[in-house]
Amino acid sequence: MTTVTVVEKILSANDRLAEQNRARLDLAGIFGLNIMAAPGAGKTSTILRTIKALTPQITIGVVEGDTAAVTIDADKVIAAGMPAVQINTGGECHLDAVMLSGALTQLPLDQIDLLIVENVGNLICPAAFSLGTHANVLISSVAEGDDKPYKYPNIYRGIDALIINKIDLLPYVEYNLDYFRRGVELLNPGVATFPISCRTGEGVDSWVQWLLGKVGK
Ligand SMILES: Nc1nc2c(ncn2[C@@H]2O[C@H](COP(=O)(O)OP(=O)(O)OP(=O)(O)O)[C@@H](O)[C@H]2O)c(=O)[nH]1
Ligand SMILES: [Mg+2]
Repeated sequence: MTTVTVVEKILSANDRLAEQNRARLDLAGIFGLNIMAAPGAGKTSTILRTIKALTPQITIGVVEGDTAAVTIDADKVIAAGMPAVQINTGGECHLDAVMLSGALTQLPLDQIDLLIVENVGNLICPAAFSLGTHANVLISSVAEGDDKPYKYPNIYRGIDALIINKIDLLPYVEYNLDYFRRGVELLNPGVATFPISCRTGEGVDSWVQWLLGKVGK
């Protein structure tokens, strides 16, 4: 058996489980969101801002993926009043459908309207593994540089929304927003894009309105 065949089998097994996760979420009436980004782009900060904006209207369950056995991000979500489960991938650079399936059994699905999955901080691996969530969101922070769509094109192709975070830092970093957006447009024309600052709260309202439209509440 060639390596290619083995990889194809793993991916199709993952896709089958992702479909089961989706069915489980649909049955419970939950909208599932997969958030991807580089390490430190502001995934947890965006989740905390979203919780703050939507409490008490919406109950949000959060799955936190990390490559090590730390509960730093999940502890923050729990402190914000929402249920969270931490997944330790044991060094793997992405979450997969099996991991999410396990996490779903630990969340009170009957009480949740929105599931947010914080994928492992990485711009390559998470793009290849479906989880069964309904939408993929990428966060790119201006501190990472404006060339990221050109250098990591794959992750931009499969997303339903793009958050440009840390816009409060624009005066301090070399970052051409037009150049960045032109790169995104080539890969994913018309993708819903939300420039925000988790520090100041600027732009968060537009993001939350988009999300509310998806959740349907
Ligand atoms: N200036 C500024 N800093 C921010 C903003 N959003 C997040 N940060 C800071 O960026 C750092 C990383 O934020 P996190 O939310 O932990 O990022 P993350 O993507 O969850 O990181 P990992 O889970 O480690 O991959 C923290 O020090 C945040 O306070 C922002 O809008 N502006
Ligand atoms: Mg985080």
